[in-house]
Amino acid sequence: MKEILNAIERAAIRIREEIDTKDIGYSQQQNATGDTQLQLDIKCDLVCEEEFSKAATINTIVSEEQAHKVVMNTASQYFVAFDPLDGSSLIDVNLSVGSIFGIYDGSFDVKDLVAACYVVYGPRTELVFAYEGVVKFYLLQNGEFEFVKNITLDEKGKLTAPGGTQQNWAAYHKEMIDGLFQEGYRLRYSGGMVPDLHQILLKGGGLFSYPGTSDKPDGKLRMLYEALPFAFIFTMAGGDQTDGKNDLLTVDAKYIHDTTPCFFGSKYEIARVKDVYARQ
Ligand code: P6P
Repeated sequence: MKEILNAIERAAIRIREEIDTKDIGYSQQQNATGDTQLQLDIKCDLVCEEEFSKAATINTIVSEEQAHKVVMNTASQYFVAFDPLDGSSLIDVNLSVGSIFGIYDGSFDVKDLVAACYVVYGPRTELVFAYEGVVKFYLLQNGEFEFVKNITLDEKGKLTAPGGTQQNWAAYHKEMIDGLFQEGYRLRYSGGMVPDLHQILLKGGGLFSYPGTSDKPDGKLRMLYEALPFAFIFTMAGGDQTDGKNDLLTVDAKYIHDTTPCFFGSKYEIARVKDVYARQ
């Protein structure tokens, strides 16, 4: 596992450099879920693949930016799914973006998810790695990711990050989100999954929600390399998560780019989501 974390760290340092120095423009290509790719999306995907190719323990990789899985070594143990540059469209307005990684042992079945990691590229570059019961927070300083602290979530938070187009929310979902505001929750939503979830993790908790909507009934966020890694991290940090009806860590993706409705947060807020959705 250490060599995979090392590969992620090397890729993150190179991606930071790409973000800081390369101009951004759209390519003529689209990814498997129809997003028009920035040149930067393609470059950061190549960076991740190059660094993962140096890790002998990686069997296969799945990237948001590639339609099909890439087999590296059929005799190896780990399967890595990743989004190399999530929220890349925010770069041209100078907002934080991130990379997300799910590390699976033996297959991409959710039961085999054994570690998860994300990197936030903002005023600072920070990395969070969840493995063997602990969520560790690192800060990039002088070319090294230095351990800062372990992350644990409070039982109840005060932030809400409500994703999705409000006009397409179900009435019961809108009533639930409005209820949090009436309880004094503060809105924290940038449109970047990684910084929005990082803020909730580091500021003691709350709720990030990206529900099924009338235009996207299966949600927008991808299972293998967005929803499941964060479900793993929030659960390991003492929080909780759901797709509205199920524990996300019990549902397998049928297709490598499948999406799911997803809710991540402190136990209090997720209990509220489960209660509201169970009554529909
Ligand atoms: P919306 C970025 O494009 C992304 O995939 C996630 O990072 C983010 O949480 C979500 O989409 C934002 O989607 O529909 O709220 O703009």
